[in-house]
This record gives sequence, C-alpha cells and structure tokens, in this order.
Amino acid sequence: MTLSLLAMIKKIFSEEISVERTLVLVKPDGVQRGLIGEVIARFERRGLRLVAAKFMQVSQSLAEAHYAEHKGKVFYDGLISYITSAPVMAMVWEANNAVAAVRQTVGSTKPAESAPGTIRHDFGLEVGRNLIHASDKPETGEREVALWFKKEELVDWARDIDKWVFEK
Ligand code: IDP
Ligand code: MG
Repeated sequence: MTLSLLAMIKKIFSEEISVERTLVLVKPDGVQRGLIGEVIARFERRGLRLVAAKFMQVSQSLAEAHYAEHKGKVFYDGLISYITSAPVMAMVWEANNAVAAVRQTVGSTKPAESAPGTIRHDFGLEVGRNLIHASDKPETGEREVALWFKKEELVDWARDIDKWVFEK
C-alpha cells in the first residue's frame, strides 16, 4: 500500500513520460499506392511497438463514428466517402508519448504544409488525399483504439530491444 502510493507520487513528480497507444490508419490512397510497408517501416524504425493491425473495409457507421467531430463541415461528406472508398490498414502503435511522436512523423494535415521527411510531405500533395490518420491527443488515442479494436485484438508484449529504445 505505502509502496504503491510512493510509486504514484514518484511518477507524478519525476517524469512527464506516459505510455500511450495511438491509432494509425493507412487510408485508402496509401493502400492503393502500395505504401503500407513504407508507413510500417517508419514507425518500426523509430522504435514504436506494434500492438495491433488489421486490413479492413471501413463501414459507413465506423467512418461516421470515427469522424464525428467533423460532421457538418464542408469536407465531411467527401471525407466519409474517401475513407470508405477502399480498404485501409488499421494499426495501434505504442510508446512513451506515442501520440505526439506519431503525429510528428505523419506531418501536418495539409501535405503541402508538412515538413520534409514526414509521411504526408514525402508522399502527398492534397489535404483530401493525405494518406494517413493518427490520433491527435492521448484521450483521442484511447477513444479511437477502443472504437477500432476489441480488447482481445490488442497484444500486450515486450521486445528484447525495448531497453535500447526506452530509457525508462
Ligand atoms: P488530421 O487527420 O491531421 O487529424 P483533421 O483536421 O482531424 O486532420 O481532419 C481529418 C481529415 O479530414 C484530414 O486528415 C483530411 O483527410 C480531411 N480534411 C481535413 N480538412 C480538409 C479540407 O479542408 N478538405 C478536404 N479534406 C479535409
Ligand atoms: Mg484529426
């Protein structure tokens, strides 16, 4: 009891690090253009740990639930038809502060404004064909992972190299 309280206090005051899970989708354009492997390679070599993956056709209801925050916007209908137009590769990646790290590797929403070296910059030109989705906040990551994957599809595992990727 005392020990776990101590551990909690230590965690709150000593570090900003938190293990996060983030949802990544290779969108239909990324799949059609043969970029699934490229996207996976970038997250793998950065050190993130894969927790789940499935190749799937997105239903209308899943698309609407996923993009609920954009309902009513001018691009909403186009966005729903884009994401349901062909299969996607849905994945969950995990790391300390994974959400921000993955968004950084993905690049800005508009490929034309994304930094060189990011996925959206290196493979895209237009916002309506920006190849990839990544959760934007830790809370969004939790919500989206739960929306796209059942609990039993998420694999809890450790890698032998984790100590060479994560300091703590
Ligand atoms: P994000 O994917 O970087 O989080 P959001 O603002 O959440 O960006 O928008 C969700 C998705 O909606 C974008 O990735 C893009 O596919 C699409 N989108 C956003 N803004 C526009 C737009 O102005 N025109 C067309 N599509 C858009
Ligand atoms: Mg978003």
